[in-house]
Amino acid sequence: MTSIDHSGMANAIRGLAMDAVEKANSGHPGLPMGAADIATVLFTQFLKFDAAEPNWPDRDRFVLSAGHGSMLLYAILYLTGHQEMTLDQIKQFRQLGSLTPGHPENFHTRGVETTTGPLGQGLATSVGMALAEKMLAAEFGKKAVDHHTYVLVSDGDLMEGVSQEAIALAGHWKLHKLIVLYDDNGISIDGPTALSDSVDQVKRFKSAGWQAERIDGQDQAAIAAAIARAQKSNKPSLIACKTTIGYGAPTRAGTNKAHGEALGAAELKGAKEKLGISPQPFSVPDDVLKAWRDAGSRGVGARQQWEARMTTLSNRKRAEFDRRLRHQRPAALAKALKAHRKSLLETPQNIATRKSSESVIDAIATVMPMEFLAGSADLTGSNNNKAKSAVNFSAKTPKGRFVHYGIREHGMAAALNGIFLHGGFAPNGATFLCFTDYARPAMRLAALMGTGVVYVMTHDSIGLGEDGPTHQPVEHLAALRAIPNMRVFRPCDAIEVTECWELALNRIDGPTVLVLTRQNLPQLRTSAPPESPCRHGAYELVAAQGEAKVSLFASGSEVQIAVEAQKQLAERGIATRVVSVPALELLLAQPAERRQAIIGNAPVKVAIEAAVRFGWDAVIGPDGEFIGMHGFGASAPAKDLFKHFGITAEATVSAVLKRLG
Ligand SMILES: Cc1ncc(C[n+]2csc(CCOP(=O)(O)OP(=O)(O)O)c2C)c(N)n1
Repeated sequence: MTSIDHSGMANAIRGLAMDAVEKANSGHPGLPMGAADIATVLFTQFLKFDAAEPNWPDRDRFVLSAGHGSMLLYAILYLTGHQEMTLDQIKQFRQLGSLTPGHPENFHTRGVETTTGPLGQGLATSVGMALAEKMLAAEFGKKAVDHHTYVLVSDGDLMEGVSQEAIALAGHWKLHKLIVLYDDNGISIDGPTALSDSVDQVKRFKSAGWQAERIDGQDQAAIAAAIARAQKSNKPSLIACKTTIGYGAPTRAGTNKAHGEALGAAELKGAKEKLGISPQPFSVPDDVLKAWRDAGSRGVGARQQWEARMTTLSNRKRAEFDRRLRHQRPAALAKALKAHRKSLLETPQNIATRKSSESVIDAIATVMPMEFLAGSADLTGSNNNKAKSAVNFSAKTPKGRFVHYGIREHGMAAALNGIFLHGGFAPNGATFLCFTDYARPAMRLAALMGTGVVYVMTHDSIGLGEDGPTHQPVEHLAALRAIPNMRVFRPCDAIEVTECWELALNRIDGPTVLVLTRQNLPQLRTSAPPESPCRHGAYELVAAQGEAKVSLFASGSEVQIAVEAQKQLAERGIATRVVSVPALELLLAQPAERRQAIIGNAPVKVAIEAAVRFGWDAVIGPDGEFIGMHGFGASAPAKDLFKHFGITAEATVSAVLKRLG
């Protein structure tokens, strides 16, 4: 292919991006225009993909981390011939229901690997993808898994803090099949990046264990040579491509005026003249379109070879590979957890839920040894999510299935998304509940994308004790429950922990937070029906004797307080029931009839949770009694804190008595 062909192909991206942004009168033309040469070289010469089979497991991944440049990706999907991405979709850029939303959404548009837009996330997610590739290749062999992860990042991606966590991890793990193309245009919204930045990115990446070099990002031969070098590296690679934002725009190129608005008729006309693009909107010359379509089917042979190779795997291995990629859990999981519940019923455990979670994890790891992929942000001994059988993952031990993420909660959470999106694993990551704040942007994207990841969040309340208010979550339960599609389980004992783990692992269309205690809790459950009552978010744990005058609702460590208060009230002849609420938002999402049956209509409703009240009014009403936190915690032993903040059975009983007059 000649360079003339190539510039015509790059100009097709530019033309479509300019026209789509112009028609929508919103969007970002600058990045697609500047990075069109990089994308053209990558997609026509290097990226292993088949536009007809965008989900082929051994395809190279391409992540547009700078999601605002979405028209770059949509133009490529159209040009390479992705079936659903028609020219009409390009014309509907940013319109309701189109496959071309403002920022790429993987759950909406086939061919988009991950949702991007919040800068930094795409890069950090791609580290998880490359990690999953390395792990899966080590397990199934290169015959089955042998692909690259390419990422296009912008200045903003590299300014965001999460990028540091991500590149440190990728460098440390020697993810040599991760290749980052940096659209180094020196411009962001406010103007030149020099306004706020003077980092030498090449030095920065090198110091994190990457191969890094600087090239002219408008020179297609230089781009191709650099990618070829990167493919040979035994380190992850950064290619800093010097580009001009809005390349071709007569007055706006190289300025922030090209970044994020329609060019306007005159500038657009001038750009097209300069680049030799037809003034006709959305037109791509036939020969250019053909060249792009050829690029879109370039990978057919590679895909067929892969399919042929897969037939040489043993039936067992092939079936395991397919099952894993589908995120289907093994049949042995349900059996193992049933046996675990049985043993708990026979030998009740008065232990912290983080400890009971650990024993559940041991049971899970026995039946999903290579699939269950745990990790912690440097709190392994406190989070208790490392199975006894687990081996550490490292660059040299890629079959290890426990990941030490270091103190990088955000990088960990983003990597979990990438691992899940790549496929092959049931990933979980752990830290203290309080530090979900540090992971939240990636957790939110998990909920939006519907990735089935699990967060093991221990030290869940003032119950953690002496570490004090900096470490004691009070608003975090409410904040996590507020994220649509986020499941938050706060189990009250070892049986609920087992049930919640099972629900979490079987949830493959959204993330789950398991909220666990540091302190010991009694085992309250005396039965474990095959269908877990936790699946409805709440259930009656203790029935009232006679018609209930009082309903006590509680989650996690406060369920024992409710049970004790119930006893004391019963002794006074006050019929009281206890409802365990492991997942408040799941209860509220139940059909009205079931929700009402669980909530009941006792005249006095009390919620007990060592956290802020936010959200509980939906159960107890605005005038319901709330026993919980009203501000930050304090540093003291846990027992003293529960007393100090009035979260006790005695306080519950006296609140009820006051209500009953
Ligand atoms: C986390 C986050 N903060 C802010 C934004 C809003 N935003 C979108 S693009 C952008 C700056 C882009 O500059 P750069 O990354 O250099 O992209 P380019 O100008 O080259 O298109 C900002 C601040 C965002 N998308 N994500």
